[in-house]
Amino acid sequence: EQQRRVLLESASRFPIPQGVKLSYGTAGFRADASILSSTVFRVGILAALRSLKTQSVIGLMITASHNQVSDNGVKVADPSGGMLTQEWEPFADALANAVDAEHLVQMISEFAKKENISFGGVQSAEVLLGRDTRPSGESLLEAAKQGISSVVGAVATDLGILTTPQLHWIVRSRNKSKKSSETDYFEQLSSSFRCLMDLIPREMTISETDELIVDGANGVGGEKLEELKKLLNGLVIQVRNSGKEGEGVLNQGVGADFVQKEKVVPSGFGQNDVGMRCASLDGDADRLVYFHVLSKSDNKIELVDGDKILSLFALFIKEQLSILNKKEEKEINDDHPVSLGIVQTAYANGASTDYLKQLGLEVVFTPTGVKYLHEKASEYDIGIYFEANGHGTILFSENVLCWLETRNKELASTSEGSEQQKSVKRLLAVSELINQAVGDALSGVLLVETILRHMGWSIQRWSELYQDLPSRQLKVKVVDRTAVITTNAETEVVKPSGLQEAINSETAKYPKGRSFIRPSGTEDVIRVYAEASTQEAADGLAKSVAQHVD
Ligand code: 16G
Ligand code: ZN
Repeated sequence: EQQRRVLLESASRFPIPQGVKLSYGTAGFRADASILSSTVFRVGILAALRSLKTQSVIGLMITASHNQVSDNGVKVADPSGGMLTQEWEPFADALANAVDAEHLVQMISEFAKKENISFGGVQSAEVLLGRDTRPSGESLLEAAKQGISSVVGAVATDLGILTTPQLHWIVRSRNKSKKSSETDYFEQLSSSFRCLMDLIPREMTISETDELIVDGANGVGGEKLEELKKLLNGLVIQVRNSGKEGEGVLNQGVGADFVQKEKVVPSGFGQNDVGMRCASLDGDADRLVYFHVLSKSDNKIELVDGDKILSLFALFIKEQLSILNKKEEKEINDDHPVSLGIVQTAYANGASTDYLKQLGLEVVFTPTGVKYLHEKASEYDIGIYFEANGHGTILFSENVLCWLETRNKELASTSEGSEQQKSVKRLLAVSELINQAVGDALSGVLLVETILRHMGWSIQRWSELYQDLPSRQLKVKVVDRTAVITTNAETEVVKPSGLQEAINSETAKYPKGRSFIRPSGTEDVIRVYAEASTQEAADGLAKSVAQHVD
């Protein structure tokens, strides 16, 4: 029929590259931009099918995050604004690798039958498109559009250049029939920020040195932060590496991934910034780390990573909940116990986990990858998740939001201006500020800034919450990374047999030693992580574990 003809005709314009096998990993498809047209075209089809299936708006983002500028990638946002359901990942792989148009069309029709998706009926589909600032984005966007429009009844809406979290936020808002434009996004962030600032307990004097300096990775985040900051009062932000002409190359010596891995100043920062509060975004602004420059003599920084952002958030949320608990003890303990859960991965510095547990918090672990952390965090009334690399957010359940709204109304009539009421308002504002779809560096920056003011803390004070254990990461190139199978949130090797025993006996040699290995989800390598009481020990442990992998 017509659908088949349209698909065949358009698919034949996008032949797949020879000799590459792509897989929809933790971050969608990613590769050198020059080989991605057919992949993006096919993901366009997939997104349209997903929209038909769910009868909701779907997002398609073209980005390769922190990768070099010549790479690009594509990923799909589900109706909730979260990652594409894992159930469809095998279909994504199959589509991307279908050898020719005939096979592709065959595959699509079989899948559509299995999923009960019908074409050309009254159903319609809409896919929202976003891309980062990569030059290759424009032509890949065109490929996505063609993929989408080759599904009868599907329309593509191009939203232009966006951060990844903006697109996820827009998809989520659209499907909840809420205000969902980019302007609405900025509006919601700045008004909830204002609300939190107004609730800061004491007068905090904002001195000259209180300026925040942000490294925008020469990507979309810097550009968007410039827009957002126009709407903010009481916070001075200086954006560097904003991607303007002459400022440098995307992700080259800049950005959250660089700063977190290398632990040195990003380019554009230096001796004049010693002691200043600095932050780094990644190339699509879904990761955030803070740092301050240590000494005038070299490029060393003190890194304040995702684990410490998590700790700051956890401390603040816990404080608000305990203020609520105080007066309402009976009510909360009997009827409304608010469960607060912290979700980390094995990469979380051991010192952060100890710190969080010592606060009395429930800490759980999942494998690496946002989809796992997000899912786990959503099981709590309030779930906070972060990867050490700076990706994370705070999720509020519908139940807890509803309860907070009710409390807010009650308190407005019984105890206006009380501490309890302020805490309720703060929690509600946090739920508006922090992106509920996915980790978002822009909303993260605003929340960190308000909490630091709330506490009256400098970045140095924040950084001293606990001291990171020295750690080392290595990667080992292997022929087949799938030969390594892990369990227990990637902390234990199941296969090859004997390897875990070897890791255990190496680890036992070091005080405070901890080490694990896992196959990367984005590269053909096995990653090795080690921490111990000194840097030399961590280096030594990582090295000896790596030798067992080889
Ligand atoms: C992807 C993941 C990130 C994870 C990283 C690990 C998403 C959106 N991103 O960037 O969460 O930390 O992969 O990479 O899930 P690796 O598997 O190569 O170590
Ligand atoms: Zn990213």
